[in-house]
Amino acid sequence: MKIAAIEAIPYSIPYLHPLHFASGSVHEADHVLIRLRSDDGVVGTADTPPRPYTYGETQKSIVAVVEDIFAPQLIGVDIFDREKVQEILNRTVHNQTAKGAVDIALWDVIGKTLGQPVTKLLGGYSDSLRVSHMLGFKPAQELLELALEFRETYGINTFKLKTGRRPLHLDIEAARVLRNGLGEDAELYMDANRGWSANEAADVLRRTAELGLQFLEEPDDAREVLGRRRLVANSPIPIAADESAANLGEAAREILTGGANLLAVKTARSGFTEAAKIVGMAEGMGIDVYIGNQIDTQVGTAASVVFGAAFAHTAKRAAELSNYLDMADDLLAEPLAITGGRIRVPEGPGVGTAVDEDKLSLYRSDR
Ligand code: MUC
Ligand code: MG
Repeated sequence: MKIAAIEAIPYSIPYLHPLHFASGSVHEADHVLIRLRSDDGVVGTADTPPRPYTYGETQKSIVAVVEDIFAPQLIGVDIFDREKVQEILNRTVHNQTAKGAVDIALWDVIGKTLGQPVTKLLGGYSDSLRVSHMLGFKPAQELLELALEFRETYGINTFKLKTGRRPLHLDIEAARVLRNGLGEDAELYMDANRGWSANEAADVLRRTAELGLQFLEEPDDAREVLGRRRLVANSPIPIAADESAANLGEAAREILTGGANLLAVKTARSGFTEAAKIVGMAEGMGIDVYIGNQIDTQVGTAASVVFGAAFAHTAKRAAELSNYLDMADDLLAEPLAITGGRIRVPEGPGVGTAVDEDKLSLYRSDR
């Protein structure tokens, strides 16, 4: 059974509630749907979110690299030869989310061909994940109202606060209002998307010490090695690598050089094959991980759930799975549901990323 075709379909769905953060903003899901077909006619699906400010990819670059660079090399490769596929993808540097989606679509084909849920093939640890919701930049009181609404409606009680603003007191105040309004039980952490310097981040940590924050993600630019290392060594809470650990090698480097002591794992940028290697490496080194959000649609989120639920190490912490709720619509044929603060793994063979064809016709931008 061989890979017979790979299609990259650009589409666009507006956001009802745009998300703003230190490295950019999202108003529109201008993503690319990847469809990978085997010579048996089995079709696998995955979503690709271009994040130009994080990985330098755009909707056009993703379509081009998948159709012009990856597809010609992958057609004819056996669908089970995942390491051969990795070798081909990794000949091309960067293009993280394009590679991730090809890998997930391949796993979808494998699962459907074997008649097995991919979550079972990967590890089969759990049937659901606890959800963390990501809060973008807003005035502190609005953030609290939103968080309370999410707790009431979905049972979510873990929140990632987007930070990295100047002056620093904007974010410190937001964290304080959330902690006071949500109480001691809520899990809160920050993601600065490299918005601060290491010294500014240290200042924020000092001034939020009494708020019981779980960890701080990507406080500053990790390439400023000594500042970052000093911050990690002196921080009372873990410092997580997200965009500074976009692949296996970077994740290893950041942990081993003291640039981070916690890792965000994102299937959108690592696929399942590389993400599993990152998780195994982290587990062996005693480093915790959590499933991050690449500002995913429901199609992307379903893949995150399938992967995150498969391993004990990824199922431990709340996973960032709910920001598709900010979108005006979605492509997933069977919508996800968040109840009691959890999302269940989609049932059936494959990844569970089947799309609604009418919606795809409506939103695709290549016709
Ligand atoms: C996050 O965790 O940083 C924003 C930019 C990006 O690459 O991902 C999102 C969320
Ligand atoms: Mg992040």
